[in-house]
Amino acid sequence: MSEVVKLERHDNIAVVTVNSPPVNALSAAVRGGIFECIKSAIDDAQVQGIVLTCAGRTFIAGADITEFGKPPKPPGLAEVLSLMESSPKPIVAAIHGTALGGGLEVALACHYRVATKDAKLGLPEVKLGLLPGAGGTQRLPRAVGPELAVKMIVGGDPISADAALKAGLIDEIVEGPASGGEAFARKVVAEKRPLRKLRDDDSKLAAAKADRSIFTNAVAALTKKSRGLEAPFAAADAVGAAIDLPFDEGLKKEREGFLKLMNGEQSKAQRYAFFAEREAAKISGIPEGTKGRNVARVAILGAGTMGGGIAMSFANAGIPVTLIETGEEQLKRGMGIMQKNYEATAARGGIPADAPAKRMALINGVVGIENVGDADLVIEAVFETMAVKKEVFGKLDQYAKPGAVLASNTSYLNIDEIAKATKRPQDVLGMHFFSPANVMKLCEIVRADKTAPDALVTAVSIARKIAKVPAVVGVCDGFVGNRMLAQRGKQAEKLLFEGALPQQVDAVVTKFGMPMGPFAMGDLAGLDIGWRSRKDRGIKSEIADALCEAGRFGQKTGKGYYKYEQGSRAALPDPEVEKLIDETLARLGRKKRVVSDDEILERMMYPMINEGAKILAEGIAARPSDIDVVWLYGYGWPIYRGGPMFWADTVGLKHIADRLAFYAKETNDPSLEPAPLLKKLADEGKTFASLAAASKAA
Ligand code: 3H9
Repeated sequence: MSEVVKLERHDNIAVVTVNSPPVNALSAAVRGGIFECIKSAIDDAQVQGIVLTCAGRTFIAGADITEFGKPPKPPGLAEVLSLMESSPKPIVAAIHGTALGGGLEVALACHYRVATKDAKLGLPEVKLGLLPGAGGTQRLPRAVGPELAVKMIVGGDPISADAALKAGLIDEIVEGPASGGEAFARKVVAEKRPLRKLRDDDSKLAAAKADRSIFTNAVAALTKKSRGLEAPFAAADAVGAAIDLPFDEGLKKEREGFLKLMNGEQSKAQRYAFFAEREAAKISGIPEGTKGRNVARVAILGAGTMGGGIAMSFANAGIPVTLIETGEEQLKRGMGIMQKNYEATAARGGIPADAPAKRMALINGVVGIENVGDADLVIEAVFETMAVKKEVFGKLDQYAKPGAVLASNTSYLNIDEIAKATKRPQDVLGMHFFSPANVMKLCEIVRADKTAPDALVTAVSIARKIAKVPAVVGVCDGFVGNRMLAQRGKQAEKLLFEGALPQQVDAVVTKFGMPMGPFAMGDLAGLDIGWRSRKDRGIKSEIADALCEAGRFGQKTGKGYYKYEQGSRAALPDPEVEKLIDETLARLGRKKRVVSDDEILERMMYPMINEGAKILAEGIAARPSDIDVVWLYGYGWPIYRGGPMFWADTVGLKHIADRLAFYAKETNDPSLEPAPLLKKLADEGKTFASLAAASKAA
């Protein structure tokens, strides 16, 4: 018998149990084990019904992604599913946890499906740049109809057991998977129910066959936000094949689409991102087995945009929050904004109708920092100056309970310095959320000089608990994300002095796949902030200063690098800005030249990668993939390009180093000289990925 799949017989029912932690993924051993056990059960004359179930935390969560891109090992999943579907004895899939991807496809090849109430069922392949490759695009539309199928396959989000029951994806909700599955199988055998094969049942396709707009409208709505991605469109085509073609031909079409995507660059990048995200949660350089501290209640200082967003993130995960302000008025305003925010989401159908009240009930708004006493984690989101932060941390030292983790949400200040304001620097770290904090997934966890390992583990695990993606970074100006962004900003500004326009620069950046270019982003954030800070520091930035002097502070004043029509966020190029730039250049005696889009792209991206190399060399990020995680989840880096460091490897480090050296000379900018680490890797013909592999081997 297989090590990871076992077969037991209980009277006339065979129970096949997959036990391959952590998530029962369909490795070659699991596929082989299922094949052998099902075959034995079919061959056993005593057996009249078969249950397929899983041990551990979940039903099969999909194909084993680590096997993709390697030579295939038999048996293929299609072969296993064909044996199951054509079994002369009924097979019942008994689901708990998450039946995802290949896991749900296994269940779809069974004749019946039952699931526990908390189970989730889905085909998330599209999130890995793939489409379901083992019949999912053909069987799911036959099980639930093409409209829901396309939603699940192109959208990639799972549905609950209740929704699955309603849609006909499962037959019953059971208490325990194994016992419930077995009881159901006995019923099927006793009642001599038919062998239901989805491949032979076209009844739910009839409506879409008659009127294909049911399907095309659903696809159009779902692919609206899929700019640049290949998989959602290929997945929709495969579902279309289920409507248009006989089952076996549809299956063939699906297979072709799957293989094309699997061997393509986008899925490679997306699979990399999947593992990068999980790797980032593993903290390097702390004693193995370090346990986090218990966090039952969180206190957040500041009910402004950041503090409110952070509070919502905790409430969304069911964690009680004390939200603290300095005055009643600010508190009332902050609470009101959160309430409105929740109500708007509920009105859109994003959360259940009773969720706003439930979540707001978890947020206790109070005035006065002395109320932090019962919190296990305190996050300050107050005004961003060192003096204010130090004052707040000094008070926290006085009021927070011993052992509470004290986090600053600063986006660039020195946490070592902040920690000095307390007598417990071991409890102090950074938790840098990104705006809007209830939406953006990234949380940079800043490890200060004296941060204790268990405080760090606490921050990483609580971030995961509230559905954020944590990345541990070291102390430096702007940490990983903003430090790299600053390099891009510097070049963006310089490009204006050389003859490029804001809209040209932004168009190149958005065409690459970023959600926004640097100038539209500046308008969104508000140009006056940088202007004030430059004035404080006695620094000049002629074009940006001229804009602000003309009252153009960005979106909030309807004018910035762009103009905005009343109530609209659409950035419209403004001839006045062009004039203002021309005048500034003339005043400074600068000559304009034609700047190509290729140059813009290189000067937007390569300096960031150069900074990334410095960040790695300084140990501010432990792995190149951590930098990628920061950019993927904090700045909207297109997932199909894997992250800046992954992308740099695909471009070639030698090319990047050469171009940086060229621009350093050409634009007389020593900051563009290739960083020593980049230069070394380029000279050795290596990649950033080789660093990760080397550190794993060490
Ligand atoms: C597919 O099925 C294609 C088919 O249609 C066609 C085939 C022909 N493979 O996320 P966690 C690891 S495509 C290998 O931290 P959670 C993961 O790396 C697949 N490894 O736990 C981690 O390892 P480590 C479609 C996997 O409880 C550990 O398991 N399926 C896989 O927060 C724990 O993971 C999917 O896309 C895998 N498939 O969440 C589902 N899955 O501990 C992908 C996980 O060493 N998986 N690992 O870091 C998930 O969404 C989540 O892992 C899951 C559990 C919800 C299951």
